[in-house]
Amino acid sequence: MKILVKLAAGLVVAAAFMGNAANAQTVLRSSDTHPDGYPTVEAVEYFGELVKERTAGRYSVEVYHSAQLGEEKDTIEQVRSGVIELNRVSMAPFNGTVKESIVPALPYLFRSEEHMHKVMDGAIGDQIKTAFESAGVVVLAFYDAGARSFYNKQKPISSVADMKGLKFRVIQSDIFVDMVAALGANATPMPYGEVYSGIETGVIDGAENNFPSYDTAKHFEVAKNYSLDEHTILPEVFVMNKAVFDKLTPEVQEIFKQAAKDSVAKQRELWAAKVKESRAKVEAAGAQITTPEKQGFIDAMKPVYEKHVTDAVLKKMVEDVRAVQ
Ligand code: GTR
Repeated sequence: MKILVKLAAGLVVAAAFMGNAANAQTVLRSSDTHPDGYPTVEAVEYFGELVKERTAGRYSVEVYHSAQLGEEKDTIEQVRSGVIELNRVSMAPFNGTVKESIVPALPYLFRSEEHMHKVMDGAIGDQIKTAFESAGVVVLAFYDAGARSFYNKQKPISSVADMKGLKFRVIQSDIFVDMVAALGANATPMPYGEVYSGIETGVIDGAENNFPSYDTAKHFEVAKNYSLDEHTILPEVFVMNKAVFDKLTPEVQEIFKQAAKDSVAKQRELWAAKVKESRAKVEAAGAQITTPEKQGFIDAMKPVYEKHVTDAVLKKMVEDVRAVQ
């Protein structure tokens, strides 16, 4: 109820803003699935502070964390249609809508987080940003999400063979479904908020994510075998409804872009610290971290590339990514 009232209030302000009321104070609403204090939540809040300061209070941001506005697939629809103005999500749930967003989701394409940064901060990142506009959103920033790895409640994974028959929740993207199938396991795409109970009740054996998500969503409590296979170094994306962005003056657009850029530097710092903190916390709580034989995982990914990297644009992008040193 409280949220609905808040959203209704926001709409009134947004209406004033659409009418170009120069002095109106506009509150932009942003969604995040993560809890308060998570690096992405903090980064968007920081972005909001900078925007507020640099527009002398004309624009501010309210972050609805902890999936208050819904799961990522739903909030993506909200930001595309303008029900909310901003959203911070993983790139993966965009895979079915923005073809180019597939590239960073491809397993073992990035060699390291440094490689991912170089690619996403450069021309290929710009190409991906432009592609998002066809979905009605402007990309303000790519944020770090480290590497995703599998965890499960049944057994430690030391090689691909151990994956056989296990049931994993995957993020909602066909790439992930096919990746798990290629490893001999079964994939169930489901919203993030259902994973804990899914593992607890045995609907699934586990899931895949980075340490901060494994920690803050408390999945370590129900799936203690975490295998560092690091299959995907998939960045987050912070987007804004394009129609709303286009209505800003060029000067304010610049302020938004610069504030987003500044928030990236901040998020990367927060992220690095959070990975260490979360890893230490889950280990202390009894999580068993193993490093499986990785080459087997890499070799198994061929069918994923064969199925998803089919057209000339994606083939070229994959080549370009590999060529970035
Ligand atoms: C996290 C990501 C979230 C969400 C989640 C998931 O790593 O930060 O935005 O996509 O994964 O698996 O659903």
